[in-house]
Amino acid sequence: MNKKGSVSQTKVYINGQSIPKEEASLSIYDHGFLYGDGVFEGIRAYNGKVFKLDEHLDRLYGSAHAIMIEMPIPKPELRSAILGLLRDNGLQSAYIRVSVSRGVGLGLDPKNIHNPTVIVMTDSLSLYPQSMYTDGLIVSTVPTRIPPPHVIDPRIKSLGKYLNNIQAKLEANRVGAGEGLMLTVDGYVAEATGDNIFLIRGDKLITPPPYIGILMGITRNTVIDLARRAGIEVVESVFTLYDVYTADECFLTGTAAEVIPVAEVDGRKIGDGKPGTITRQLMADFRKETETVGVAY
Ligand code: PXG
Repeated sequence: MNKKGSVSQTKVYINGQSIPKEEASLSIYDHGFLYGDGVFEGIRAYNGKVFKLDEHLDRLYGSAHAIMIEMPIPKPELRSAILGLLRDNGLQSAYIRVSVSRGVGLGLDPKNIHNPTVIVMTDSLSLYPQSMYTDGLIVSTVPTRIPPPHVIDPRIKSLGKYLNNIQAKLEANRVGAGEGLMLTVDGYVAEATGDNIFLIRGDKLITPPPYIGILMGITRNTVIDLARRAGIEVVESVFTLYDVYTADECFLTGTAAEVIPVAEVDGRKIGDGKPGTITRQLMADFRKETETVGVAY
């Protein structure tokens, strides 16, 4: 209900227009639908401010450029559209999903497809119950490996790549795990289905380097900055499951999950099986950061 007592409609942005979400539609020839040919971002807003909006827009435009989708609107215009939609929908906190597809056209060849579809949706998303943030997540290593960078470059947040992550999530769900941990084809620890992974060993924070085939997470980069600001040494290095099982602490980071502690991996307790001191400090620092920085709308 809005202030006048009538039911307010949730709007979405589609190709330059803001319309009620029930009225938004896509062509069945859309290349995003036909081939997963497109890119996307998941962004969060906290208390009337969008967190790391410019970083997400840079990544979106970078992903589109890498697969030769020419964005039909400049970055500042999409930025204003996102902020305008949040105002229209009256949301203080939100999950913002931006999707871009190559456009409309049948057949694999992208040569003649030059009409990208740009969609912004705002909604609410809470991924895990609060108890998992206080007790820690149960994680299981899944059989599906991440695609190596010479197959699908993980820095491109493409629609099609996520079938790999969805397959991994199905495997995690089947064993009742809160998240699935994915390895590289060589068996090194890469990332979870929608989050980056961090370990704490002694006083060091360790996370895999992007070149092994992980998404360069914006929450990951934020946590690295926060840790360095707190005087914690951060090391980007390749590691195996042995390092995870024997770590003092472990947590995951992502826009959807934020910073979430890991209590157990493949039946092995991490540390004493409870969220550790450094993890809890970084969770608090991250929460504070989301409350203080961001683009107001
Ligand atoms: N790795 C993968 C494979 C991801 O998909 C991250 C790491 C974390 O990146 P950010 O930039 O968010 O810190 C992601 C992000 C969803 C959803 O709809 C998934 C993500 C982000 C937002 C929403 O489940 N994954």
